[in-house]
Amino acid sequence: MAIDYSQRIPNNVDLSSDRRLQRALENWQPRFLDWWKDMGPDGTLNFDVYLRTAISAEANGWANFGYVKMPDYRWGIFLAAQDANRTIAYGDNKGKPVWQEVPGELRSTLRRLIVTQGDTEPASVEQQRLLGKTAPSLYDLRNVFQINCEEGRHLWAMVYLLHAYFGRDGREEAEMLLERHSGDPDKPRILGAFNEKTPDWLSFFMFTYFTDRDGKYQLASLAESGFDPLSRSCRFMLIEEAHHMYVGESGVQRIVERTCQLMKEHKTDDVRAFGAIDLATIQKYLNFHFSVSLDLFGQEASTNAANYYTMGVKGRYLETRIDDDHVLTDSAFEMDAVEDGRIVRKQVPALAALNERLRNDYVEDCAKGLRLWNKAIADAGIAFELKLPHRAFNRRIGAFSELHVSPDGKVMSEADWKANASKWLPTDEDRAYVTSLMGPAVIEPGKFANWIAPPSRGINNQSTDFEYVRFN
Ligand code: BYC
Repeated sequence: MAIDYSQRIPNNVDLSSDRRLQRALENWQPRFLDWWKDMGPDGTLNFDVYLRTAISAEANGWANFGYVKMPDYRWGIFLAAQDANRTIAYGDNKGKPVWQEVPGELRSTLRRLIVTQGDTEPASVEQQRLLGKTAPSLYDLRNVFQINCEEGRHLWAMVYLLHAYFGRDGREEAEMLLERHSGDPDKPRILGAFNEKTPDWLSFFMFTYFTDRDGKYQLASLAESGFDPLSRSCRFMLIEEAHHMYVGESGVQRIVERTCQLMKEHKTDDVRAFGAIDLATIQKYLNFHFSVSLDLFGQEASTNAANYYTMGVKGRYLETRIDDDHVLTDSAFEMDAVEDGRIVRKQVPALAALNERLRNDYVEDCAKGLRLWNKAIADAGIAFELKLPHRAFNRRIGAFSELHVSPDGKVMSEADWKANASKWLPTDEDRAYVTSLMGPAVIEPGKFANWIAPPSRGINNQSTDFEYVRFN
């Protein structure tokens, strides 16, 4: 169904045919806008930003580019097209038609997953609230605003499901999504990584590379849901998500390129003297964001995950392309586990290991960006390799959280780990240095801060010196 932009809330779900739902969402809309004004990108209400807006929910031809003031962005409800023949692909309900309504016994489980997903979206906008003040270019400024607007829309996607399918509980949860705030000691966001700060652009690029990529894998698993409206919402969100990860991947790449250029030019590793970010510091930020994002996949052995799968609520990554029985009651899975304070390889029941399996898919995907970044380093003739730390490094969730493990996977005492932590994770001094590079936003078209290379191409075939943001 085409997106109807004539409505107060743009949508492709025929919202006007359900007056009650429409009114409830129209009541939520001003509260969302108040939240955006209070917690969204600071001091930007009047900027004209060259943004893409979805005009169709088809995979191709959905983006329309033009200048928009962010509070006027057409946040709405867009679901991917319905497949009338879709059946549940796994678990006890395998082969049955997908659900268009929430089965009573799955109500609290589904609500919980939708709330957890929905909570991350506004959280990331809150985390990125101040980045515009220090943007390294107009191009980058536009990108963070685009991401913020789309995360706002992803919140709309989950709020629609809560309002449309979960009655009063759903409406209350939708209110709470605007009341919890990232890092708020009294009402924090639900998942750990979304209470961390994103105070500088190196953190932002690492976040969009590593944490948005968790979003890709969680959304892909929820896109397999037997609850069809959730599946269709996530399928459309995934299309938007790709650009966010591209911003992260290319952002880190451009920082690495600039660093390497200065290393060669001045024949030194210590590019701090020349106002850039040394490779060792980049590695530390990478270690932090990767390990924090690994936690987002939950416990390695999870009965929650087994239940989601068995009930048909949350599948595996690309479930239908996997060649097995899609029930998994008799299958095993090999993974790292902790036994007597050591990391050992273990066979476990496949159903209990679904979080870890998804984490494996994620880790494999993360490695691809590192190959690109390392190629840039090698092309500059520099002997240095960025590495993903061991998955047991710096964990707060799951079995490894009880161990102290180095980035190369060595289990050590807490005292030894702490004595070395400053080599592995950003120190206060590293963070202060990176923050010190974040000068006032660079707002002259085509100009870039000293610590980052220009991108190889602009947005929507525009040049890199295009006026991506106009200040009023
Ligand atoms: N922090 O059995 P377990 C995105 C809790 S990112 C705090 O392993 P489960 C985005 C857990 O809730 C994608 N608590 O749980 C990216 C459970 O609590 P209870 C977000 C945690 O359910 C960038 C207990 O520990 N989407 O979209 O198998 C920008 C036992 O754990 C954490 C989703 O996450 C944590 N890290 O797995 C914008 C999808 N991890 O029951 C957006 C929806 C676990 O004991 N969520 N716990 O009270 C899920 O699928 C699952 O909730 C999780 C956890 C995978 C997160």
